[in-house]
Amino acid sequence: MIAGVVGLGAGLAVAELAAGLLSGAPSPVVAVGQTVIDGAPPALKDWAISNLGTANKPVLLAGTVIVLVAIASVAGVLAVGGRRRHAITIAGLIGVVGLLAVLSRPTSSPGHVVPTIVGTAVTMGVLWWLPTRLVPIAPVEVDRIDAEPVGPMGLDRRGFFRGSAAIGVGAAAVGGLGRLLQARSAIGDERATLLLPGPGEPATLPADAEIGVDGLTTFVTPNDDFFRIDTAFTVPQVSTDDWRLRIHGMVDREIELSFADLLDRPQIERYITISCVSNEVGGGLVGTARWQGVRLADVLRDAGVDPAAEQLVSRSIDGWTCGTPVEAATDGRDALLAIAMNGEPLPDRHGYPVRMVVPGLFGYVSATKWVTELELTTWDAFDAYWVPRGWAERGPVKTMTRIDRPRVGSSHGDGVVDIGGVAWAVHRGVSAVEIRLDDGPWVECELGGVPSDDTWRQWHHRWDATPGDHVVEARAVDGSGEVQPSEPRPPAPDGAQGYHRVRFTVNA
Ligand SMILES: Nc1nc2c(c(=O)[nH]1)N[C@H]1C(S)=C(S)[C@@H](COP(=O)(O)O)O[C@H]1N2
Ligand SMILES: [Mo]
Repeated sequence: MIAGVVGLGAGLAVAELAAGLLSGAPSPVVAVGQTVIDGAPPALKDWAISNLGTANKPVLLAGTVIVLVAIASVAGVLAVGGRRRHAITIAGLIGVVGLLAVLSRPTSSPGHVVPTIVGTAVTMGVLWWLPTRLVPIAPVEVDRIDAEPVGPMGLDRRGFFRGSAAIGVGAAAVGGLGRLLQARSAIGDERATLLLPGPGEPATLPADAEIGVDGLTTFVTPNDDFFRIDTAFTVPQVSTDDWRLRIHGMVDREIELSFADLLDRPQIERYITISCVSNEVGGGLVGTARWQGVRLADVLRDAGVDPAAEQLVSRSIDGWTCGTPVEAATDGRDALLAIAMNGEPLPDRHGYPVRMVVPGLFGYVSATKWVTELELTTWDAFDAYWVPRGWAERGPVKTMTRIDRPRVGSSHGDGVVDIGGVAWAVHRGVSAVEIRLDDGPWVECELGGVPSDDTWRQWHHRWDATPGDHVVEARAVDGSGEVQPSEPRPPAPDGAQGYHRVRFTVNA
């Protein structure tokens, strides 16, 4: 087993180094992980997003490594047991899986096979060589009367362990260097030094956007705390030098924009709340940022959209696709090709250098990160990524209210208990938030200010608490006067529905 794991480790390490030296070639582990994500049954993906949240990728990585270690152990046992050919065959099969994964990436090119081939060859070499380090001990001749008794014929394992340790240490160093080189070739430096033009009219917040109650979610979500959802196993690294946006399909004239072209256009800045269709009632897959960018409608106008076009299909560098109603991009709302988030260039996790942000639609039908292509088409002509996987073609954000305090299961002293949170009905606005305690009457809450209908809203109520165990529920009324529906529904296929309920205790 040691032989197998050492062989695998050496191969993977060399593959990482090759991936680091050949910029753009993915490491085979990453390619396999990504292929697993794309090929996983939709139910498993939904489960991973709702139960593992943002941790779904490290869990997948750990899973991939465990499976590989198990297979490699089998190969090692075979190699040491005298069946080196079988062991080499297994290594070859792992290599083939890696190659298929690498080549199935939408960004693949023939040179990308190099890390996998070199890595596989190294694994095969180690599996061949390490067993030869187990040297049989020849029976000792008994030529003296006081000689030690003849030991059973065995194996001298010292050479094997020395060889394994040397290869293991070497692999750790080589693999580490490979990861370092891969990180260095990323766009971190470029992003850190990128200068963006200021927005024409800076967005401002009303003074009461923050109600000023401890424990409430802040109105603006800091970039580092912003939820991340996407199907990319490693974050795509797209340089502004290479970035292009191609607009084609049902348009009068196809256009292609460079990053410089985008910067030359008028910029606007808006606070917009975005949320994920997978968010459960009370969940954290929602956030608000100050986005700066170019109006999508302006760019589309230049291309001249055919009036018969219904669906705006956006495609990211990694091949992910998203279908947005054309009217959402052109009906006057602040649909953006965004380049900045809370005053900084987009973080790479959030779509550097350019992403879409469309107020009022769930992320999977509007918020394409690393966007490189816009295609005008019809609904019949194309199903975007999540649609064949069971999610609705259209995804307007549902009215939702989250209770952030009191915390679930918390205990409070007698007196006033602050109850509060955030509510959103993006692009319709929130006109009221109501709570009720223990199935009592609905009570209207204090609301924070908002810059527009496109953001969430803080809400708060000071409750003169009575001792005992309590349940608080909250609901919002949207800008058109529609009360948030109470009937609970799961996230699939078009977003969770129902009231967030929080149990807490007030001590006597
Ligand atoms: N390229 C790409 N963009 C994507 C996705 C994706 O998988 N790939 N996921 C979308 C989904 S489902 C959501 S909810 C939002 C989340 O945006 P965030 O990660 O910046 O919070 O990104 C959207 N944009
Ligand atoms: Mo999402």
